[in-house]
Amino acid sequence: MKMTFRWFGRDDQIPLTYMKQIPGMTGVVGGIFHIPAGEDWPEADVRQLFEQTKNANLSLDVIESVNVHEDIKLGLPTRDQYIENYKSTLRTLSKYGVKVVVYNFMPIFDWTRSDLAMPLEDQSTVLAYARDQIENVDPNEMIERILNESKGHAMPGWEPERLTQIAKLFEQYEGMTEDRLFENLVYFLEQVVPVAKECDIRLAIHPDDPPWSVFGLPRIVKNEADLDRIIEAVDEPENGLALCSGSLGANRDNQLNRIFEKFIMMDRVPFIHIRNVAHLENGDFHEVAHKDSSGSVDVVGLIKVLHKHQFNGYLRPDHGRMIWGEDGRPGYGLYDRALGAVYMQGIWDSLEEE
Ligand SMILES: [Mn+2]
Repeated sequence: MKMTFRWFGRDDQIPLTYMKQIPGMTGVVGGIFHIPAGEDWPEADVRQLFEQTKNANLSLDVIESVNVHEDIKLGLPTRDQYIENYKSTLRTLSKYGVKVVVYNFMPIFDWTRSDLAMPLEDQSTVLAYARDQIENVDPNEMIERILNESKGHAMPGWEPERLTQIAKLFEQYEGMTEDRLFENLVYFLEQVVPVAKECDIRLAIHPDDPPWSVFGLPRIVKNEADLDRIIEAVDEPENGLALCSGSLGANRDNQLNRIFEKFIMMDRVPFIHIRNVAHLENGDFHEVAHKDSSGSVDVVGLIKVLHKHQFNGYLRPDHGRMIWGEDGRPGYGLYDRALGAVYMQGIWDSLEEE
């Protein structure tokens, strides 16, 4: 496995040198966050990104994410232009050696949480999801809370320019079924996968977070059956998955070890996020440290699966806690993610010894 670390480019307060200092860190997972979804990424911005990582002696093989414009998800006639832009962006990225491009297909909202800084017993803080604070409230209320709690940090997936159009977006999604959303995903994949193939890039869809319908919006990347349907629809290795133990693991019915092993054996998993979550009795969940015993995800078991199949793709520690007084982007502080990266490598190394 190749250990990587998410980097927010010019918006990131953590220097690349610090990331490089984490033992075993081979590269960063980057993106361009000031360009709205749907636009073609200018080569000058891409080149700059690469020069920065090269100077820091880190690879930039994974881009997370090239976001999919809502018109593509909605299946509007205007989608074709946005799909052309997507192809063009893939071609630009391939010039710089990008191997994996992550995206998601969640309507309107990227990930959803009720609290970005829920204190744990040890006074660290984490992202949390309380059903009654999300599933029974007006989406605008939730948006306001998230933006207030982000303390000025740009939150991936929560770009303000998108959120100002929220009422209109909800109108547009009225009557949208899972099947129609899925058809729109397939339409997108049928066009971009051949270009990805030409470019030697693997696309990797990130699961829905949380993996169930929120605010009545359809969701189609929730479980093993959904993942099966997606990879079968366009049966090419370039149509891949970004398996995320935190997103899929928020639903206790998802058998993570089985899902990971199955799709890794099919060679459809170019990229993995590992994070741990703790489930509460009432179905709520919150994030915790990566250590296996901290939560409900069998982190040791997952690394065992990766090791058993000598997983050669990219992996990154997903959200961590905020610890040691760090004032960072919620979920993306330096310290706890670094601990997670080293913890996972410790498990891997001990398996190598056996
Ligand atoms: Mn994830």
